[in-house]
Amino acid sequence: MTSLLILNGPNLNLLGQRQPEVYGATTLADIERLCEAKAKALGLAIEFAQSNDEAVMIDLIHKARGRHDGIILNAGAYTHTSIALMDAISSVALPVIELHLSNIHAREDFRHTSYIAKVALGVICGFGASGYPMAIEALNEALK
Ligand code: CA2
Repeated sequence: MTSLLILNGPNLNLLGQRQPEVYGATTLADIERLCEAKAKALGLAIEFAQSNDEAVMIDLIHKARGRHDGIILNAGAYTHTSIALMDAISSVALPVIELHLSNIHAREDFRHTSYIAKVALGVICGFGASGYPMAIEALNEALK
């Protein structure tokens, strides 16, 4: 069975609790339920994870090799800073979809840079929580 890691980075545990005007009212637990429903409909297995720690995220990416067939990554603000996460993605050679709730290109200039995009199969941003099931569908198609 095709298996996907859905990995969320720093501060995304706060979704739905603060700044709903920017990130919406949906919680990360709601998003996990959306992902589980989409995965079930497509016959996929998923592991859903969140960490505020860059090193933990790197370890989860390393461990994905051999366990999962692809990764959906919302790296939060590490997207714009982390060469280490970019290198981790390159090292596992798994297809990665970069995902953001907000349209990072319509926001501050510092959010226009993505180290993840340089090694990602594709990028989905600006569709809020709906971006997660979109990414699951896109990665499933890419893996066929
Ligand atoms: O739009 C996205 O998904 C982001 O990855 C979210 C990150 C941001 O740094 C990226 O540029 C774009 C921030 C996540 C912070 O989430 C919060 C949720 C509620 C309250 C405060 C922060």
